[in-house]
Amino acid sequence: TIDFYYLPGSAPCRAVLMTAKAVGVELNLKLVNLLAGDHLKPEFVKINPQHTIPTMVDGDLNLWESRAIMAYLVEKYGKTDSLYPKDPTKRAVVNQRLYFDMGTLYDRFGTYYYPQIFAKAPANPENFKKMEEAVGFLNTFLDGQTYAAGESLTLADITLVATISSYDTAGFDLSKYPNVEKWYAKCKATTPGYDLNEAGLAEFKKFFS
Ligand code: GSH
Repeated sequence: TIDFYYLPGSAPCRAVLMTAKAVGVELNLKLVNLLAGDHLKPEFVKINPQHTIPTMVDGDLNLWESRAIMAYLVEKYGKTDSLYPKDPTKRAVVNQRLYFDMGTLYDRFGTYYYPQIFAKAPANPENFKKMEEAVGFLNTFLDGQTYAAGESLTLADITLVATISSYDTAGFDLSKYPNVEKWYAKCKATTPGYDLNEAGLAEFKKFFS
């Protein structure tokens, strides 16, 4: 069994849940309540000294960082490589999107919203502009494409849709980004386990009301 430490509302956890569905692998779900400080308990820090979720334990392997977990699940359990192509050129584009999601798109989302939610800080308009710029970059990447890294669904789409649906849930207006809106609708309709993302978003939304 693969133990999966998570919280349904967390964006990186939602991305892994969808990936597991897409790969067809079962996860043994273990809830980690961040608000109760479950992640700081010694038994969890022993598994992941960085105390972040998602965290996965598969045999001797303890793994965290959602995108690393996603890649592992496809490489270890995927029947095909379509979600994470072995071809170096194709994989390079998927990787670019994965890093863009972590370092830019999701990062800027957190930089703008999380101080407001968790520290009751005022909104910073500069950080809002940075978020708009990041969604604009995604809009450009998607020009003339069905999916984020080519013509079929990959891990790039799964991680990016976990992020974009978080923007959407936070009330960020996506209507100025037509390529993003079109791709988002496509992902909602075609990503395996998208219902799990929706269920998590319902939890996530509570922070924004
Ligand atoms: N880059 C990481 C990933 O994609 O897995 C981010 C993980 C992360 O920061 N998770 C948050 C967390 O565990 C919840 S969404 N926070 C608790 C902590 O850092 O102590």
